[in-house]
Amino acid sequence: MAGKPPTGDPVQDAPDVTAPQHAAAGLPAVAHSLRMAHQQMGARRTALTLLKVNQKDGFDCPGCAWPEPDKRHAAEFCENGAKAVAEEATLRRVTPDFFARHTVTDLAGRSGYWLGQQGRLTQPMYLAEGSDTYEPVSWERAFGIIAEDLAALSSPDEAVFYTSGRTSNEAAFLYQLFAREFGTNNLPDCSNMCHESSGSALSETIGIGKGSVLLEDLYKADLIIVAGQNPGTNHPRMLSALEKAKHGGTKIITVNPLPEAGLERFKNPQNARGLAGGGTALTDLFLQIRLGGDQALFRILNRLVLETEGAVDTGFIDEHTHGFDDFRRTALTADWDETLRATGLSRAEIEQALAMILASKRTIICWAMGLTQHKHAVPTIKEVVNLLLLRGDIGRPGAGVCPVRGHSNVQGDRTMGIFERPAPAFLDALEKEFGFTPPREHGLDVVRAIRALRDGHAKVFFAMGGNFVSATPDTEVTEAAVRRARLTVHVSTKLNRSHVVTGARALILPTLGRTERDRQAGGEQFVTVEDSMGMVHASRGGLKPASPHLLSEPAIVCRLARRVLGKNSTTPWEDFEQDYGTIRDRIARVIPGFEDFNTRVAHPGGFTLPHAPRDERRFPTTTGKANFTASPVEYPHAPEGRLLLQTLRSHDQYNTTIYGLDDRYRGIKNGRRVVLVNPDDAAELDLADGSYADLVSEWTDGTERRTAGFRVVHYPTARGCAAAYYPETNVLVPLDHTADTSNTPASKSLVVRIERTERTERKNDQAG
Ligand SMILES: Nc1nc2c(c(=O)[nH]1)N[C@H]1C(S)=C(S)[C@@H](COP(=O)(O)OP(=O)(O)OC[C@H]3O[C@@H](n4cnc5c(=O)[nH]c(N)nc54)[C@H](O)[C@@H]3O)O[C@H]1N2
Ligand SMILES: Nc1nc2c(c(=O)[nH]1)N[C@H]1C(S)=C(S)[C@@H](COP(=O)(O)OP(=O)(O)OC[C@H]3O[C@@H](n4cnc5c(=O)[nH]c(N)nc54)[C@H](O)[C@@H]3O)O[C@H]1N2
Ligand SMILES: [Mo]
Repeated sequence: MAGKPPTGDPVQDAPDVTAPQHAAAGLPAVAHSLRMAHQQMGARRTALTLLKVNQKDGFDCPGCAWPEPDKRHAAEFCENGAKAVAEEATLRRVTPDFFARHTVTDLAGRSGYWLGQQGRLTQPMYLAEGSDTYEPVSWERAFGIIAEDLAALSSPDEAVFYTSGRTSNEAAFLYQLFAREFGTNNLPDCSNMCHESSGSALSETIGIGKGSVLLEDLYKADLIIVAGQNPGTNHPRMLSALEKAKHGGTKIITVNPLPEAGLERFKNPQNARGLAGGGTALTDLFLQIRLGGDQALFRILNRLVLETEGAVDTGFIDEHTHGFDDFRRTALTADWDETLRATGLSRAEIEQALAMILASKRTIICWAMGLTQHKHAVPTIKEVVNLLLLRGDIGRPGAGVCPVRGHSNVQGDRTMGIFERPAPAFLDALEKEFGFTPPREHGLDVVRAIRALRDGHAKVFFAMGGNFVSATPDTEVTEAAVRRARLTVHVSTKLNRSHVVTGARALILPTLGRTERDRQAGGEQFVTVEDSMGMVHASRGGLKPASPHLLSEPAIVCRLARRVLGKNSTTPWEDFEQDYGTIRDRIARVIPGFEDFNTRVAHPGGFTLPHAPRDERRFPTTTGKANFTASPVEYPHAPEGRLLLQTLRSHDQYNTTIYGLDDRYRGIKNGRRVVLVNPDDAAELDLADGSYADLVSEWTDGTERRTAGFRVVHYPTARGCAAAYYPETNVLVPLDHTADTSNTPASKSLVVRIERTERTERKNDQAG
């Protein structure tokens, strides 16, 4: 039987620390995932559910966006996918009775971990103005409340419609259509905090904000560079792909301030050698870079390539690129001293990387949040693109850009039009298909939405999934901003902090998850998703819904739209709700690449969306060519006595969803308030291992932000750098500290002072 949720809030700040590990997965991973799954689901449901993950007739794993291979294992999931499934398919329930027992004030004092562990939401709940207790409400009344507050706005732009990245293509398409018929482009999403920098850099340089490689390309590459990514925890199935590539002779360079276990060695739980044997060593060259040093690294590599006789692909450059001369002039000025300062690497290490790049005829560069969440993230990624362009490594097999996306359908949501700055052609197509005039003015992204709430310019906040107040930066500022709203609404599967930091009125609308059967008037429905490599396929849940009161996300949008838009809309919302095939027919007519959507998605495994640079070496940029760029080199500086702090994920969390209190590969157990510091820095700063400290971030305007009670852990991170978990440390990230151009919060480079304190044992941390 499944276990009960914890009753008290566990102490989170007395972690046990052992040495970090040097290999990922293997038997402990299997055992760990099954234990967590059993606790949440019991034995029978565990077996039934996990066998359907990522199968052609099953549901898409709600974990990450890594693609599935065409030939699948019976168990095509990973330890962390199993945790994501267990978290959703749990047998624990949050009922109206639970809300009667726990006031909002009480819940606001619990940790995020505790809230999530209570189980699935089962009924729509309403928090009336001035009340401290959520009460059950009918769906009809809930939609009525939203309609009232939307009608009272002086402009549609006073409403904000946020999306997290689990929402299906069908729900996302309807949601943006509803927001635009209502009259606003205020469609911020989690991408604004995630791969927005990749989108900005890639759109400008290659003309499309998506990666240019397919899974097979990884197996054909001579060299894969993995920069700023921890796949052992966040994309574990990527390790199987890297392992397969290695067995075919591919070399791997890892660029990271932390030696991440998963990239050192992988023990594949799908084969005997991985289960019992030593596994496969993955990384050939580890570049332990300083936080934010990547642009300088790629810049000097580009200079060195330019200076090597015969190393650049002149044919490709002449035919397909623009801006080479400018770029060349700038890159040749790259300076060794500055490079070594910015990267913390040695000249020998960089020359070794160069030799591997020159020896490779086909190179792929993969990256994630380690590159995207810096002030200079966009020029950093553009420098990565410069290297690939120099070598002609875009648009041929085994080579290309590979931004590894986070949420399982974050890429699909963007394709469906969830974007605050939609392309005019997309709006034209909507206008033609649905016969209304979409707003043309750009809407608010995440950071701007927080400012608008703070300044009273936005009054209704609606979230399709996610956990806005915990995921966003500057927790105190953001919470105060959200509290100023007239109404906050969350379509959610699980309880989280955003339900208890609310506007004057609040609604929780419980919805179906990926694992559940979705039955509508037109029969059983499936939805579709797009993975990190542009593959679109069906996802069909098989479990009985967590409660008979749940509505699917498409149904919620359809009913809301009918209620809010009424006769002003000629869109067939009722048909859409009954039969999702009718939504796909419209998507097929509006979005290029989805022609014959219903027919093609019926094919097991789905289909691949077109990608002009990958498929035809055609670059739909403003110049019509792939653009070399020449940006000044930047890197973060920490003054004397300060360190650069990155905020990252532990092994037992999915963003703000905390599965458990361990970070197994990093040797942290039973706690999350830790700060990882290089022992040499710790010696200079008098921070003994096991001592306790406050983290204080210092911002350029002179303001400081503080969070208390972190255990110092001596850890082999790069010199001058520290690391601590998100979302506990979001309180330290200034709202204005964002990436240029993409406006992504720069959560990977905070200047911090670590102030040693007498041991302070903090219980029941709220932000965690
Ligand atoms: N189990 C699990 N899976 C997940 C998630 C999860 O929370 N849990 N989250 C999902 C989401 S939404 C996303 S976006 C992805 C996130 O996937 P990742 O980007 O892998 O996640 P982070 O933990 O933020 O790790 C950032 C990595 O970059 C390194 N890094 C930090 N700064 C720098 C830098 O300046 N330079 C370089 N070269 N490296 C740097 C860090 O040391 C760390 O290894 O994972 C997705 N999958
Ligand atoms: N400091 C710092 N901050 C960061 C980051 C960082 O590295 N450092 N990473 C950023 C990144 S990359 C991202 S993507 C964001 C994540 O930001 P979000 O996407 O907003 O956050 P999540 O924690 O993924 O959202 C979890 C909630 O989603 C709901 N949910 C889960 N499944 C479903 C579903 O199927 N439907 C619906 N409607 N709801 C569902 C559950 O109620 C759950 O509580 O955080 C960002 N914030
Ligand atoms: Mo993300």
